[in-house]
Amino acid sequence: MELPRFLDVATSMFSTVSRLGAGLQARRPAHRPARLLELYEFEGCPYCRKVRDALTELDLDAMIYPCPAGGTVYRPRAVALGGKAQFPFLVDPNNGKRLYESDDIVAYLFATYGGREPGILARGPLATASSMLASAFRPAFGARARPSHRPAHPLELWSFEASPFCRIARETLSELELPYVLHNVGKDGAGRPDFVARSGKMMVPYLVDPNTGREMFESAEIRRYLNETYGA
Ligand SMILES: N[C@@H](CCC(=O)N[C@@H](CS)C(=O)NCC(=O)O)C(=O)O
Repeated sequence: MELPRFLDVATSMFSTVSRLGAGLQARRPAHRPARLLELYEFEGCPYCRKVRDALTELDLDAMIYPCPAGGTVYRPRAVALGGKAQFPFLVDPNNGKRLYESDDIVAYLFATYGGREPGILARGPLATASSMLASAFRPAFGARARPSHRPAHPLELWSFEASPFCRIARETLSELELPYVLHNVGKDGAGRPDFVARSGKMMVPYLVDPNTGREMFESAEIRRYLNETYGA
């Protein structure tokens, strides 16, 4: 489903506001993983959002494997690795950890890489309730797989969780089951200077597709490009 642009951005903005400021501000992690964390998730899933918020706040990048309902690409892999189809599912290749349960994943990320305790918006009932409200504003967006062509290499997205525009780009990546390296560039994030040096300005979402050499800003443009290039 595609909404008129105004409604698209407005509902995404409501999702952001529902999370009361989570997923916006980055603080340097105590440790950075040597190898990219791997997250099996999908947009629209309130539990997955809590983990993506934590990644932004901990200033951590991750390899995202979208697992929307009806997905045939990464869902089976997640089940083979973890034993069940439940999302989010985190794999930390740095120590072999495999975790279900959003609260446990958030606690693990904060303890392992943040060296600090998560706040009340990061895990627990308030986090889950606010994330469910956020999902309610974009029902099913990014949650159901659509037929797609497979890219040879993962795409790359510069984003932060609270951005209403980045959400629009991530939803399309999720629906098309396109794997991507998520570069989190929350406010004050350490990666911002390098990102600006590369892209020319501090604006997200920013998509790089190594399969075609295309690089672009603008959520509507990114959605169109992904649908035209990978939608079947
Ligand atoms: N208590 C779990 C709940 C996770 C959960 O129910 N996730 C849903 C998606 S929002 C799920 O995996 N559903 C099964 C499916 O999508 O096949 C958590 O916090 O991680």
